[in-house]
Amino acid sequence: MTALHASALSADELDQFHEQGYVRLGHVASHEEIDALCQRIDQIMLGEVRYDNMLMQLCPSAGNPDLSRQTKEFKGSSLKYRKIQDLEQDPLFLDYMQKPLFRDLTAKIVSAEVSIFRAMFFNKPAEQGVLINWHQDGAGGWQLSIPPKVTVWTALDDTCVANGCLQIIPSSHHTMIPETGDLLSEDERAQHAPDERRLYLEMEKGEVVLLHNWTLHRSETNNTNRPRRAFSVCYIDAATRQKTTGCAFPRVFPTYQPISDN
Ligand SMILES: O=C(O)CCC(=O)C(=O)O
Repeated sequence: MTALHASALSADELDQFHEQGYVRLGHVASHEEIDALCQRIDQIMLGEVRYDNMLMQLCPSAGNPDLSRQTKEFKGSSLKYRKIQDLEQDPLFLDYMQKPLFRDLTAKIVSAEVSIFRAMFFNKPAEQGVLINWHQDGAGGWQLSIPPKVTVWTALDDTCVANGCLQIIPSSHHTMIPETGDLLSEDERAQHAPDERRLYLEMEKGEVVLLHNWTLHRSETNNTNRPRRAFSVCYIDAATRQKTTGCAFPRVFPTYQPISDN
């Protein structure tokens, strides 16, 4: 049986998060829980479990450019989805996001009252997927009143270089790099993300990495014949508002409050 992480972030892990912008947390859930998440996300992709209000985007490899837009609509039964957001609406995913370890680490890093900017499935379908180049999550692109700090990224399949594992630049989170948006320009990539600083985060199914939102990261396409699925949750201070609309976000700690109740 795999040993699971304790229900609290240690002082050393907290120091590593602040100094290097990432911490490998190992496994935080049983194989059965992870398998249940995998099964549920496949059911959502296939339309066997339906939600009316989930942002869904097919991978361009599904071959239908119209359906590769991000909109809150089911795009048909297919395992070639690229992104599915708003997963806090699903009880299994919500339960996972509200684990005591995540409560503890967000209390230490973010705030006592915590919302989520996004709870998102990231998929690189077999032999496809898209390349995501070096970026900082929410540097300039998300327009939040309080800069986001914490993303918890969970591998739902084994990840390796061949299937497009996460790549990061340790300690790149101390400054916001791009002047607009989140993606780095070619010059910024040369300066801040040289090959010798790149770390490939190969992970086992169920393994978790805690990332500072500004830690530079990227991922390549999937060149294997199996999907590379992942679940990424960005936890934010519940006082955060979208600057453009003034809207709040779904709260997850201390208790779940969907956006309409916030
Ligand atoms: O899952 C991936 O490969 C990339 C994730 C990512 O870029 C993000 O969380 O912003």
